[in-house]
Amino acid sequence: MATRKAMLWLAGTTAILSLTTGLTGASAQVSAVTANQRLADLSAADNPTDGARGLLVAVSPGDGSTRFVLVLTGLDPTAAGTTFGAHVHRGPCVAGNAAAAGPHYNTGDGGVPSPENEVWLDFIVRRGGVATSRTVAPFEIGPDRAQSVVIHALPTQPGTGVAGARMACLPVDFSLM
Ligand SMILES: [Cu+2]
Repeated sequence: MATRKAMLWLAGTTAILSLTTGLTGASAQVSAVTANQRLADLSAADNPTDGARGLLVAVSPGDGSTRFVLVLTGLDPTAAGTTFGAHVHRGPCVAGNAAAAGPHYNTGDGGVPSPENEVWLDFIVRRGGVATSRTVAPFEIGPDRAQSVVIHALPTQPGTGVAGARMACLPVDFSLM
């Protein structure tokens, strides 16, 4: 466990550095949030996220965009090579209540769901049960409009955003951004 925590700390520090390097604009209003904890279990069925931890770093450098890095550890190593969907959702993580996480965060631009108006963080499980994912969203998340990252059983379908059953959930206090 200590090794895992150290690994997450290192990953988080690296992520923050990589996200903030080059942000030299003197007038930029940088805002950021991090989350780092055991995932809430949304599914009664055994799945590769059971017992896993998640780290999310989100940084808005002040140019209207937001950069996200997701790191997962403790995934089932036998799932290596599998892609799972992950998105920022509006609702909170409530263990055993997948519906509580609500819909995807969406900018409400009227377009079909895509990485242009939602935060998609699909990842591939790597050897050893770790995974990383990153994306740059062309928007900032408004206050009190998102509370979680939900991990789904399937990859995200382009055009619909559908990604199968909700397996696990990382609480993120986006109100801090
Ligand atoms: Cu989702």
